[in-house]
This record gives sequence, structure tokens and C-alpha cells, in this order.
Amino acid sequence: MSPRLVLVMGDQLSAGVSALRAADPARDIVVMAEVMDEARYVPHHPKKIALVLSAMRHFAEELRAAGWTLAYTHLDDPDNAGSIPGELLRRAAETGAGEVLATRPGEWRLIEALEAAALPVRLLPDDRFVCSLAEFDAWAAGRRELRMEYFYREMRRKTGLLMEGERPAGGKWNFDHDNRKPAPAEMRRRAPPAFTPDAMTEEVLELVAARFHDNFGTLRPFGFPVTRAQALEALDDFARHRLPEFGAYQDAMLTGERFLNHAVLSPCLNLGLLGPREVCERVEAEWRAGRVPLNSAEGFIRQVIGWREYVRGIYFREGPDYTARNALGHARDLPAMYWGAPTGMACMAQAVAQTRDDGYAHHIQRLMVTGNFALLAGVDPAQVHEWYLSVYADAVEWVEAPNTLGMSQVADGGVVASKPYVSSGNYIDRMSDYCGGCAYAVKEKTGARACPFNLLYWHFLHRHRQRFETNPRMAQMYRTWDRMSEEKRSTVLADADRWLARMEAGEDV
Ligand code: FAD
Ligand code: DLZ
Ligand code: SF4
Repeated sequence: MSPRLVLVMGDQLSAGVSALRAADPARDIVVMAEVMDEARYVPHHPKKIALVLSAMRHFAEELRAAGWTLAYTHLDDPDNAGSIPGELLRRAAETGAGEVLATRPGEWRLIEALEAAALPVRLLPDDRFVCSLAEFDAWAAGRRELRMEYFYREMRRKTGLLMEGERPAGGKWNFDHDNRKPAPAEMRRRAPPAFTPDAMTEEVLELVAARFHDNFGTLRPFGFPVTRAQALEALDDFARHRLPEFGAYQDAMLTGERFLNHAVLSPCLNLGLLGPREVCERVEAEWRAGRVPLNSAEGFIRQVIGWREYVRGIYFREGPDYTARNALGHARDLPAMYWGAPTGMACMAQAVAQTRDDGYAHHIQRLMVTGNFALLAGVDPAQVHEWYLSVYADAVEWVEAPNTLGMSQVADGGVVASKPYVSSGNYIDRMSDYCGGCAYAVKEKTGARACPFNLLYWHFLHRHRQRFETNPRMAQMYRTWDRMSEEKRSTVLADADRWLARMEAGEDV
């Protein structure tokens, strides 16, 4: 019997991934390929490229040790075909394989490429999730609005996580009311473990330094987990040290505190080094043992079996054109400050610097600082999407796109977000200590020193009045705007226009 090729891509690094389950180690050949098409379809952060390539190489070793035959292509192999379909064709010619088994990729671009490949590819569902795509579609069918909260309750029932019989533990599905506390200024947290690169990772780091030095982002120090064993250690560290206060300070931001109580487990989850169920089961066990409060355990589990599964369902349900949507007609170029140009806005400078150094920023920085600013300033959502897909180590399109284009930029017209996540500087001031060190004054609403979030907030609401004024959750904001004097409103809009013009002209803002 001729062998089959078993494709394992860079975010499919799980021993139980469907293509491996369907294959026979005695007959089939696992294909893993480092290719330029994947390394440059967006200008990925160097840490992200290093993470993926190092994790791929370590996973290949594990597969070999488990008895699989591998055809592994390094990025600088002279015969490298440069793309995944190209590598499959080359390996098929080499081995006489007539069929490919592949787990469905997490991106339409690659699904389409594999479907169009010049050899038969059997695409198997990616079942490393709590909710299958068919199940999500069944949940969504006939609903007017696809609200995450209701989907999440289904996932709680399905998994039994934090359930007491038919009822949610603690009598409530959601404990957000106890969360969202600003962090006390003196709060300092133990950073997640940084893993010293071994020889294999060092080799990758040298390769990335040589080939991708022009990409935005700092390569070293590099400490991401690159094996399942390290990912499990990272999970353990989170469960012991940061989970207890995860809930309370989930939305907080502090200067210089890059991780606070966050898990920093998304890269491990998205590459397949950890599975969502095992992570949530560990978190639930901590709560059942009395080591963490329910609001923390629930807050975390909601992100993983709620948001993470929900955005995946949305991405595949909405289809390949999702990333081209621009419901608000925003067209401004992404400001240079997103690529590190100096800015006096302390919150933006902090979020971008962290992103450059770590390939990581936590959720509220992504949503309420960089995302909020892009939305208020009217930046072209395709450029915002490309930025988020490039700069974060955890960015894979199925999860990044609905977060960016849906939750953050409302470019999908409100499929994900029932109201835009916009705020003035007041919200950032409440949740962080950034404003104290800013060139702008958060309390000033007009004038040259006014916080740009204050100016742009009203500018945004004014620009999109027709779309949003009938949204009951926005009515209060429009009432506040309408209560201002005509003169004040004109000044705010003129100051906002002036500030945007200065930014567009490349002045330091
Ligand atoms: P924690 O805050 O500790 O949360 C725990 C886990 O919950 C995360 O590891 C993650 O797996 C999951 N999670 C939390 N929020 C979300 C969410 N909104 N959607 C999906 N999963 C979630 N997440 C990605 O994994 N990849 C992305 O490319 C990505 N892009 C984003 C872009 C924007 C504009 C926004 C607003 C959010 C984005 N997120 C993305 C969601 C979220 O910000 C990250 O999952 C989170 O910051 C990862 O850090 P953490 O592991 O410390 O998360
Ligand atoms: C992100 C990434 C990078 C940088 N490089 C590779 C690679 O060389 N080979 C590979 O198989 N996968 C890589 N990936 C991950 C893929 O881009 C990922 O599988 C798709 O984004 C689909 O989810
Ligand atoms: Fe950000 Fe405005 Fe505060 Fe400055 S004053 S840190 S721009 S919110």
C-alpha cells in the first residue's frame, strides 16, 4: 500500500490532532514544512516566527520518538518549495504518496489553498475545540443576535464545568460584577516563567535574526514555552500564582506591569501545546480545592470555553469575506505610532512598546487602548487587522479576525459586538495609572492638551450618529453629547479634526 502524507501545520502541534489520529505510523509519512509563504503573509513579529518554528521542530522530535516517519523541511533547505501545497507536491513526488490527510487549517486562505492543491487532500475537522463548527451553526441558526453570553451557558452545560447539576456554581453564570477592579498602584505580580532557549531554539533564533530582522518586534530575550512539557509548566505557574486574582483585576492596566494576573497561555493554546478542556479543568480543580475564588475561575473559563470558542464559530460561519468587511467605512491609514513612532500618549506608547518587546499585550490593552484608538480615529479595519495578525505571538486568523474586526472595530456591522467598545480617556484613567505620566491631560476635554481619546470619542459618536443613536445602549452617550452647548460641541469637533490632521501629517502627537 502506498504511503499517505499527513500534514501537520505550525498551529496543529497536538499529539491527538485529527490528521494524526486518522493516520498509520507504520505506513504514512508526516509532512511538516517551514515555508516562506507562512512566514511572510503578514510581517509577523520575530518572536512569533521563532515560537512557531521552534515549537514545530520540538514537536517533530516528539513525533519521531513516538515512532512516526517524518519529512521535515527547514526554512533554509535548498529544495524548499516555499509554500505548503508546494511542499506537499514535492513530498508526494519523492515518496509516491497519492493522498494527503490534513486537519482543517484555522484560516480560509489555507483551506482554499489545500482545496485547490494539485493532489487529493482529505480535510478532517479540527476537533481540538469544545464546540464543533456544526454545533456552533446549529446554535446560531435562527437567532437574531449571536450573543456570546448565551453560547457560553451552552458550553458550561455541555462541559459540566462549574456546574452543580443543572445550575451554575454559585447560582450565577457570570461574576463580572465582582471583577473589573483597577489594580492598586503597588500591585506587582510574578511574571510568567521564561524558558531558557535550548540548542534547537537557539538555532531558530539565529535563523529568524538573519532573515526577519526588518520586521517590527524584538527577538531576544525569548522565553515562550515551545514544548508541551513547558506549556504545562506555564499552566501550573498561572494556576498557582496569578489565577487567584485573575478575576478581580482582569481589566486593570499598570505601567511596566506587562502581564498582571493574565495567563499568557494563548500562544500555547493556539499552537496546540495545550487543549482548552485541560486548561479549564485545572482551573476548576483549583476552585474546587478552595484555592481560588469563583469569580476568578468563572472569569477565566468564560474566556476559554466562551469567547475563544465563540469567535471561532463566528469566523467560520461568516466565511472568507469576513476580513474584507468595513461596515463603518473607515479609511485612515494605520498611524505610525503603531509601529513604534514616538507619541506623547502614555497609554498607546506603553501598549505598543510591550507589543514590540514581548509579542504580547493583554486583552484590555488590545481592546481599550490600541483597538479603541483605531476605532475612534477611523482607521481602515483591514490595516488594523493586519497589524494585530502580525504583532501578537498568539495571532491566528480564526481568533484574531473576529476579535479585531468584530469585537474591536465593529467592521462586521455588529455580528460580534452589540455596541462598539469605545471610551474616552476617563475609562483608561480609571483602569490604569497611565494618565499620570502622559503628555496630555485626561481631565481636559478641549484644547491642545486635551486627551485625544476625549476629543475622538465625541468625534466618533458624531460621525456615526445615524448608525448608533437608536442603539439603546448608546442612547445615554448621545444624550450627554446633546446636552453640551452648540459652541462646546463645535470646539470638540474642530479640536479633534486638528489633532487628526497633525497625526496624519506625521507630527509627533
Ligand atoms: P487571559 O486574559 O489570561 O485569558 C485566558 C485565555 O482566554 C486566553 O489565553 C485566551 O485563550 C482566552 N481568551 C481571552 N479572551 C479571548 C477572546 N476575546 N477571544 C478568544 N480567546 C480569548 N486572542 C488570541 O488568542 N489571538 C489573537 O490573535 C487575538 N487577537 C485579539 C485582537 C484584539 C483586537 C482583541 C481585543 C483581542 C484579541 N485576542 C486574541 C483576545 C485576547 O486579547 C487574548 O486571547 C489574550 O489577551 C491572551 O492573553 P492571555 O493568555 O494572557 O489571556
Ligand atoms: C504562523 C506560521 C509561521 C510563521 N510559519 C509556519 C510555517 O513555516 N509552517 C507552518 O506549517 N505553519 C506556519 N505558521 C502557522 C500557519 O500560518 C497556520 O497554520 C495558519 O495560520 C493557519 O492556522
Ligand atoms: Fe491615554 Fe489620554 Fe490617559 Fe494620556 S491622558 S494616558 S492619552 S487616556
